[in-house]
Amino acid sequence: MDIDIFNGDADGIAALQQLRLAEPRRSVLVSGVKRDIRLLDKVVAMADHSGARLTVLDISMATNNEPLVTLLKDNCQVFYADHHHPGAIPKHSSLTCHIDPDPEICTGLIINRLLAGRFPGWGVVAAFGDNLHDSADHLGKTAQFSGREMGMLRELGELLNYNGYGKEVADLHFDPVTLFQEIQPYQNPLEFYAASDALATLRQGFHDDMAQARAVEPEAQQDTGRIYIFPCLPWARRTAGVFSNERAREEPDKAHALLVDDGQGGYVVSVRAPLNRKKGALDLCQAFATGGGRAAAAGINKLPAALVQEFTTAFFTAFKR
Ligand SMILES: [Mn+2]
Repeated sequence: MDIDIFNGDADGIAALQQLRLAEPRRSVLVSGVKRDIRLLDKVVAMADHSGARLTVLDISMATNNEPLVTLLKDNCQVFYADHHHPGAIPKHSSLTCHIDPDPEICTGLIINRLLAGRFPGWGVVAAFGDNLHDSADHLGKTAQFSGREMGMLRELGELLNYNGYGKEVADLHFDPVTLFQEIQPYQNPLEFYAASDALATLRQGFHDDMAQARAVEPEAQQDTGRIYIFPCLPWARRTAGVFSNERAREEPDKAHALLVDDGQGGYVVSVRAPLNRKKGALDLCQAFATGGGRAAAAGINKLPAALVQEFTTAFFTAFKR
C-alpha cells in the first residue's frame, strides 16, 4: 500500500503534486487543516499500515517523532521531506530524509530541487503559499514565467494556502484531499488556474473573509511589532494565515502576532518574525506550553486568556532591536 501524507496548505499540496507528476501512484491520501500536523497518528491508526510505502510532506518531524518510530518498527518505508526543525532524526535504513530548515526554503522548493526543476510552476506556487516571495521570484525568473503568469501563480499559492486555515476541515471551503485530487491532472498550474471552478469559489470566499479581517485594528502596537485579536468565527480562522502574511509584508521591519479566540477560554496564536530579520518567533512561542514552529514563523496552539498580558510583554521584548 502507498500512503501520501501532506500538510493541507499550498506548500504540502504543491510538494505532493510535483512528486506524483514525476511518479504517479494510486495512494491513500492523508491530510487535514494546516494546523493538524501530527498526521502520522492517522497512519498508525490504520489497521493495515504495516509494510506500507509512505511519503510524508511538510509536517514537522519533531512533532511526528513518536508515530514515525512506530511506523518504521512496523516495516514502513518512509520518504520524508520538510522544512521545519526535525529534532532528533531516527536512524533507520527505511527512512529517507530531505529536510532543510533554511528560512527561505519550503517543502515544495525542496521537491523542486530534488526533481531538478521539472515542475517549477508548482514550486513557485508552494513558495508564494508559504509567503517566500524572494524565493518564488527567483525560481520564477529561472523558469522564465512572465510578470502576468507570476501574478496568477501567486494568487493560486495564496488561495490554496488560505483554504488550509481552520480549526477543522468543516471550516474549510474544500477538504485538502479533494483539492489535491482536483489539481492532480495539471502538470502546469497555469492550466489549473484557467480551468478550475474550485478556484473561483476560493477567490470569492477569500474576498468576503478578508474584508472582515482587514477591518480589525491592532490590539497593541509599538515600533517593533503589532498584535491583533480575532473573534471565534469561521472567517477569522480561515483568514488567520493570509492576514498575518499580509500585515508582515506591509511592515517588514515589524513582528506580528495574531490571537484567534478559540471559544474555549484561550487563543490560537501565530507569530511572524519581521520579514527583514527572520528570527525570534520560535523562542518566543516555545516559552509557552503549546508553542512550536520555526524561527521565522511560529505559533501557540492554546494560549490561556489569563496569559495574554504575559504574552504581549514577551512579544515586545522578544523583538526589541
Ligand atoms: Mn511549508
